[in-house]
Amino acid sequence: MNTDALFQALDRQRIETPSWGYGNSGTRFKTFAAPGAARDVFEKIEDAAEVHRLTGIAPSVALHIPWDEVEDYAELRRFAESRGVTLGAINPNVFQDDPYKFGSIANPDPEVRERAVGHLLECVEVMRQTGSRDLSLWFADGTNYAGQDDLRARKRRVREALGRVHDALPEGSRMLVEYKLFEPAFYATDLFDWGAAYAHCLAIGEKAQVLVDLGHHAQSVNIEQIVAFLLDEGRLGGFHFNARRYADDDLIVGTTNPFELFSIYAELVAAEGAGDDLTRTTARNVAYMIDQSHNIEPKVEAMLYSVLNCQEAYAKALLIDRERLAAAQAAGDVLGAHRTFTDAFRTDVRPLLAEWRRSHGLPEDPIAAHRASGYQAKVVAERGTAAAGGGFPVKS
Ligand code: LRH
Ligand code: MN
Ligand code: MN
Repeated sequence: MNTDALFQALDRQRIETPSWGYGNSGTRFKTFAAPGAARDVFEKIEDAAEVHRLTGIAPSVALHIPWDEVEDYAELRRFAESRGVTLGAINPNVFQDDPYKFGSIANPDPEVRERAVGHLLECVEVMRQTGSRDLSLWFADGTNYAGQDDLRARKRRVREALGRVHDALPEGSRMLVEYKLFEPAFYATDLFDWGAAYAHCLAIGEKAQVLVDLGHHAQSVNIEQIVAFLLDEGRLGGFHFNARRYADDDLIVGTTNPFELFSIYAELVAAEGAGDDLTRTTARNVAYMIDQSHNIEPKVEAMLYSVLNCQEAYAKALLIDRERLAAAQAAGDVLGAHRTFTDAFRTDVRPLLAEWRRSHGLPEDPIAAHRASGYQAKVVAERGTAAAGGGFPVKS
């Protein structure tokens, strides 16, 4: 790929940052108070705007309702736009209220299911006001003990609720169905893997797509293969990027898993240029989102790292010599193909990205620019240090 084509591809890259990555968050053991951490949705949006100002590729911020609940979402939208960002995916929350002890949409009690669906439908209304394209759905539903509930009945309840929400979605919008192997349920999770999410999406309609969160698989699962499969089926809707070593650790993407992130982007780059329309359109509409919980990191700098790690992975994936790769694959040249693939991974793209930034009037090193900018000192002075755990959610 020549530099022009490479730069044009880099111009199109987008990463959405999550509002919840800017506030104080913790583990179930402790939430440490970070000086200057955003205290409300307005401050979260200001932090997201700062990340976009420095990187140029993070123009939207995902909301979690009710963590980011406001009276007037149209006003919130205007506030975001005045800061140079837009409101992205809406994430309903049907896991933190007491009635959800035995689940939300899979709960055996029809009243609780109705409450959950009611909240999901409210969030569809929020989308209309925020101008969001995607409703991003994750359910904590599951059971802790064998025999606790009827697994097939739970599956049917999930199907029914998802179908109702699907049918309420405005034209042009989508629902992204996220799966997770375990946690908080430890015996059975209702949406436990990509296959379960995919089966529901297929059954309920065209607006339903699968969301892949990198932290939601068993160890050693080949996520890039799931990505390739879903792209080819036209059902990959988006990502929640993060890194982990053990379970759903929600660390900065690309730290423990740079090769995984590169291999995922390699699939996406291939699909963006695919001959078949469905795969190409699906790839071009993927929502790239970060889903992290920064417990000990300074929030804005952590998010800058995350966005830049995605940019590096994408740039490297763009460098794969596709012709050489295809020839080696066709010739059965196992290591020739592997070497072509990993040559791109081993390339240091930092000078190239510095040049891309220069050409866009962006700081060559956004992290150094952030450190030199005084932003962190300014927010510490303005916001202070919220009391540990002070009103912020502990993420599961
Ligand atoms: C669940 C999850 C899901 C939630 C987010 C806060 O582990 O990944 O996406 O909405 O964390
Ligand atoms: Mn997630
Ligand atoms: Mn998660």
